[in-house]
Amino acid sequence: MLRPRDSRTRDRRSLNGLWRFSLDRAGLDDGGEMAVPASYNDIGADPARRDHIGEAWYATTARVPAGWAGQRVALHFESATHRARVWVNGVEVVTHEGGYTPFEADLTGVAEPGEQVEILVAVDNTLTFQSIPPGVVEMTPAGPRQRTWHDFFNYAGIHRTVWLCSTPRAHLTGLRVETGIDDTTGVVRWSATAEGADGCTTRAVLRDRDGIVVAEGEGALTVPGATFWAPGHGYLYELEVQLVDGGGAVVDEYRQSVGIRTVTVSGNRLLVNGEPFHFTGFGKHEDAAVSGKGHNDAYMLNDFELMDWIGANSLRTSHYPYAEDVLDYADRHGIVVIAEVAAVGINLGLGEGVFGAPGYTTYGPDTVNERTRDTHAQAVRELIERDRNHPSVVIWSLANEPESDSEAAEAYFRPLFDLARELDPTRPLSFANVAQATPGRCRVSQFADVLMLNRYFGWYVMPGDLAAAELAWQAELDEWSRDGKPIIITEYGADTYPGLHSLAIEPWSEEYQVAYLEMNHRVFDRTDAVIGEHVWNFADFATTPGIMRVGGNRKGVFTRDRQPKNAAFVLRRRWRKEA
Ligand code: BDP
Repeated sequence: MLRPRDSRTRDRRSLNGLWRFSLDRAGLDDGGEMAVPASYNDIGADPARRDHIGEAWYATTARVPAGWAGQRVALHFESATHRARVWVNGVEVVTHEGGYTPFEADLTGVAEPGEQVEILVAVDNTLTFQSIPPGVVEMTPAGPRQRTWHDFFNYAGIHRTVWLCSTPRAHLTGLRVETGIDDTTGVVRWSATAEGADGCTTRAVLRDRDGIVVAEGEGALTVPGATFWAPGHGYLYELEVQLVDGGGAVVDEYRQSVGIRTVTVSGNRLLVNGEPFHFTGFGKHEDAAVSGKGHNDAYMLNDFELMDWIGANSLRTSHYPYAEDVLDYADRHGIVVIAEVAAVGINLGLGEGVFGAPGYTTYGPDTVNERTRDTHAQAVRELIERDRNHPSVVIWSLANEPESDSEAAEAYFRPLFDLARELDPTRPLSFANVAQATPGRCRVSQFADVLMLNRYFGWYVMPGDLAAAELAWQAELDEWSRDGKPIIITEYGADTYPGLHSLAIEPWSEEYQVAYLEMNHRVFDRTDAVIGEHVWNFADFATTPGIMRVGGNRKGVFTRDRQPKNAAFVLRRRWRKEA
């Protein structure tokens, strides 16, 4: 599946706006409305909507342009969280599992050009042991309750753009681009798939930023004296791929931006274009007041500008694939991305009494099992298919903090790493390792090319005693260093209530967050294998309610409305190397 784009042969129309909405199908004509894209949970004052479990119903009408006669018409959702069923004119056209990757329905034969169509969508937010991320609905005397093993709020709805789009009947369906560097020459290898295209061939033209053709042909294109994509330098070429019929006529055309760069791991370094790269930045969330996880260009842009201000060169799309616009922006601006599958919380013993409850074994026939792994594998496939052509993405993260210190974990993850490696042999693989799976105990890190560690020494461990935390953290990192792999600290952070100040070493104060970060930085700077630091989190974010959280998770360096805490200025000095 290709992303909907305009070209000489393709067209698209956004269906964003206000749709009819109800938590039950029967209520769809009662006048309720919902913004698309947005999470529905925080819109309005109704707790039933915020805490809803199950399907929520959306409907709208759209006119298929008369000019699309003879074309293939499709309805494309950039995401619907966590699964969706879609009907057009009463016909079920597509179902999709997984809340953060795109899917589409072919409407040819269902929707007539020039006519209006009725679109109905049921979006289901239920998480089970067979979904990614996992969860369980527990029956309690007060009714059903959704339990999850991640702290962020389970926002749901149509979170990204919905497109009505057209392609020719004979059309391109997929495009794979891989780049290489040979001295000063760039190599762009491409291959495309097509449908309904008997007797057709494909060809491609590569243009530079000024529109000048630098290479054309099949298979591998070479660009002597190429300008490479690099961190901080988002130089993009444009590849125009054409599907051509036997008579030489162009039947379909698709454009893809291409950054020529390489990513390799050598010893304990990650190299971009052969140069060691050091990550500074954040684990983030797609999270904002009112719109929840709905994509918003203004918020996205503001977040990127703040990242630039603070000197962040990279981010992890914790804990799920972000909107494609985020990756497009990162490509254009040379921001480095660790792209993560939505597999957060495969760790049912974690946070007992905090996020979780005693009584569940992570891997087992009734919990995380082979069906879960099938869902997980599909999520890996869909992430790699969607994002493989983005130069900004340099690592695939297959999970966040799974239980990784058991034999069952090794058996669960081995095939997932094999799959990802087969789908994309060009990028390093990893996952974010949890504190309990210490060196020697973790049985999944053997599959990772880069170690990614989430650690809270001085917060969850030894809170308030930064001196002891510093020693323990250094000792653990020294042990990890013996693996000889590069290490990225993908999470370290301290909850901080903005405006709380203290001369004493007081967790939750702005001073403590600063002292905590400085302690971590001393440890990182002493450890050769550490090639990056991603603070948890860029901004405060909404969580499930609990006594561990004060109005959400407060580990943000920025508040939820993106104002800096003291820590922001400290990070800025470090990352921008300003005195
Ligand atoms: C880590 C999780 C992250 C949480 C964080 C925290 O990876 O999603 O938000 O802890 O508790 O374990 O702040």
